[in-house]
Amino acid sequence: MSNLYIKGQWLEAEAGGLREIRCPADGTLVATVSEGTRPDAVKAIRAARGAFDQGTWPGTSERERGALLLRVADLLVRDKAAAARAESLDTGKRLVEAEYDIDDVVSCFRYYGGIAGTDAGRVIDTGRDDAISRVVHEAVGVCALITPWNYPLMQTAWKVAPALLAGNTFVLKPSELTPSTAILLMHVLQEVGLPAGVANLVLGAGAEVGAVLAEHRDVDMVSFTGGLETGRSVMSAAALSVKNVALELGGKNPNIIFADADFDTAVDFALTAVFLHSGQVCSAGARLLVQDQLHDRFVDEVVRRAELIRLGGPFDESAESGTLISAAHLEKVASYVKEGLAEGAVLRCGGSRAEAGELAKGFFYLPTVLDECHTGMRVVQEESFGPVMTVERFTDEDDAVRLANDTSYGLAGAVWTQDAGKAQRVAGRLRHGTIWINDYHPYVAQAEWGGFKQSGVGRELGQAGLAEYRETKHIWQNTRPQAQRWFSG
Ligand code: TXE
Repeated sequence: MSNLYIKGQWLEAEAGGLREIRCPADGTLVATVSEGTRPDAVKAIRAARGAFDQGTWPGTSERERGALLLRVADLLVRDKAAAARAESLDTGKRLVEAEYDIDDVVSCFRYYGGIAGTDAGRVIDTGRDDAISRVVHEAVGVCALITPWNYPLMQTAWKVAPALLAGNTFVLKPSELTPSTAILLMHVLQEVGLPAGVANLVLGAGAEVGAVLAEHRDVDMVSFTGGLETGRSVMSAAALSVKNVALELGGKNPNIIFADADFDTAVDFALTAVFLHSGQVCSAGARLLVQDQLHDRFVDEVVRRAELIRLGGPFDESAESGTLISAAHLEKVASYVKEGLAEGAVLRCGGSRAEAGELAKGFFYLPTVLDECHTGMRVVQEESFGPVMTVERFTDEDDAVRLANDTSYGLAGAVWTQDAGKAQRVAGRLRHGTIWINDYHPYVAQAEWGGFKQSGVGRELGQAGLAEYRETKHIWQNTRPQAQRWFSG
């Protein structure tokens, strides 16, 4: 197998390692891919460093780089069926969801391709006629892009598109569980004629390949999406050479339902908020906060509908949600539920593995609702990253805001009310990076995405998502230099 893409070549792993990729929905073998180790990572970093320092790519015009991104978008439209299928097989997600993901990937490349050349920096008014002062953007250099398994190509696109637009070179390390679409993307980048060494791909385990990328002194920036603990170790490894760091580390996101919310719509979205992709979404609305007087009726209806959710494999057209990514992850989700129950939560539905018929072959977990929860519970504070909704009650606006902010995360949240003033007040007080009002989950490539507090550092998407991949430089020119005689000698 030659799945490592380094300096424009498809290579085998130096140590000859291979990894089997199996669909988590039924265990079928999807692919056998190269498994890189430290020497492969170092080789890829050298290739990216060489391509950056040699200067051709960072020296192209931004418009040229933008045109290339638009071409990537076109080719991904052409390859959409193959990409969606690969994504579904690796992750076990429903094909239709993978198709939406590829559309979003295309939008991301189009957005960054489209803004190319629109921000050339600025000229400063110095108040002097003998000086020109300009502030310009430049590439950061060599970027390490480390991505997770829940939205493999999308999270890759959020990094690759702005990194390339800004003129960087990079080494991409996708999750070892879901490498297929990263391989596909590198083929596309090769096809559009990206110079050798600008884009490099190393597959392999996080502790082996990812750790090298995070610590290596020839890497100027690391952009990481994944779990909080891994994010901490990436940040501390990056500190050794004081790299630029961008982190997206998930969330524990409150979905706040006031008594005056449109009942049916709010119930419907409460389900999507947490059960979409079996809760394996960084912005999942896993914490349902319901106003006291609405609580019983609302939770009864959520439970009634949660019990009807049909689980199934990627190509089962009757399925509404899919599997968890791995046996280890299933174990983790189950242990959060168990602990929540031991701490006093009331199980309203789910609470166990789904094993009926074909589901027994995968890592399916039943949509689960835990009622009567409070912020002292681990299942409320930590990311289970599974189809687990915890329910808390609140009394009024202040109480809702207090509870919603009582988390060390701060990625996203939602507020449901028909009172526009209340919605805006609450949105303004929530310490989370994205707030939805009477909606849940939508995002657009033009708007920034990222977290307050321990949900991360920096932003993806939007203008700020590009700024992460740029250095800012001030260039001052004295057009009539004369000795100052500050010192008399
Ligand atoms: O992620 P990891 P895991 C959360 C979610 C999940 C938990 C753990 O709660 O249960 O994280 O998931 C690479 N140096 N999210 O263990 O380990 C790894 O190979 C450098 C939230 O699967 O964070 C992969 O490419 N890299 C999240 C990437 O890091 C390392 C999405 C993410 O893996 C490394 C996924 C190391 N020492 C999980 N160790 C979100 N924010 O959306 C691992 N990696």
